[in-house]
Amino acid sequence: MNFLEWYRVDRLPSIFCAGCGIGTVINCTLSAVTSMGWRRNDVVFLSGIGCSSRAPGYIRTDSLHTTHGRALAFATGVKLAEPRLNVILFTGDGDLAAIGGNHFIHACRRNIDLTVVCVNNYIYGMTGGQGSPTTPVGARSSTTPYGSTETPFDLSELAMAAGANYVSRWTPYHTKELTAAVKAGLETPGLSFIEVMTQCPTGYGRANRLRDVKEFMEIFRMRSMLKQKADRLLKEGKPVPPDAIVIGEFVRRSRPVMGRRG
Ligand SMILES: Cc1ncc(C[n+]2csc(CCOP(=O)(O)OP(=O)(O)O)c2C)c(N)n1
Ligand code: SF4
Repeated sequence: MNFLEWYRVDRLPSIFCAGCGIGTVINCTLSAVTSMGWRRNDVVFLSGIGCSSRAPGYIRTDSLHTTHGRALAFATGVKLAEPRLNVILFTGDGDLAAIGGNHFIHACRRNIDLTVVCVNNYIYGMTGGQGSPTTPVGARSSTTPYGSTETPFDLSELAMAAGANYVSRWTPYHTKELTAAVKAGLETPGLSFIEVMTQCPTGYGRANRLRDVKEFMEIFRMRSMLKQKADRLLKEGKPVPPDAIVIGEFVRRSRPVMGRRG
């Protein structure tokens, strides 16, 4: 199947705001799926609720748009019932790490054979830009109008610590690397977690004077730092800038897997 055949073009235009990064994440994911040579019947997409969780609705395969935070529970059922399927989830930072936080750590601990693509846009986009578990300290949102004071989760570190076999983080600026990362995740048995730090010009941008997508892209370009460089700095006793976005492949390993592909 070619790339365009994966799209439900009849569903376009999408619900996404102009300049939203979710479209880029879908494109990169579908490019990776296309390069795997799979057919429609080989793949199931799942999601919870949120802007990012609308993604499977634009993809022409069987898919489940489930309840907020619970996509991993549904995905576990799909995978255990039909292990030959390649199961891919789209999720947001709120869906995955707030209401769905418990499912996330236990799916990583079990190392279930799923690929999770997380659109981390630092807020709840769909419901009006509320703060999420990844809102940076000092960032404004509709529930943190004077700046967040809470320490955010590092979702990739969390996935690694909980046991996922493959973890990497990129941004919509890094389309080639993101596509390669999703492909690597699809190829790696066990739980693969791909985190994409993504622009939400509406929910996050409006509250933080970042309405201009070009500016967002410039931030992704300028502040991204490869993990190898961040590790080198730490080894030399030098600080990693607090606003750095550490990107790259964080882990690829072979812990025992639940729900191996048949
Ligand atoms: C049980 C339940 N609680 C709350 C909601 C309301 N709700 C819908 S989407 C959402 C947050 C979405 O944020 P995120 O997962 O980060 O996705 P985004 O919209 O930013 O892509 C919330 C709280 C809901 N639909 N169901
Ligand atoms: S609110 Fe944000 S995440 Fe949702 S579609 Fe608009 S830009 Fe994208």
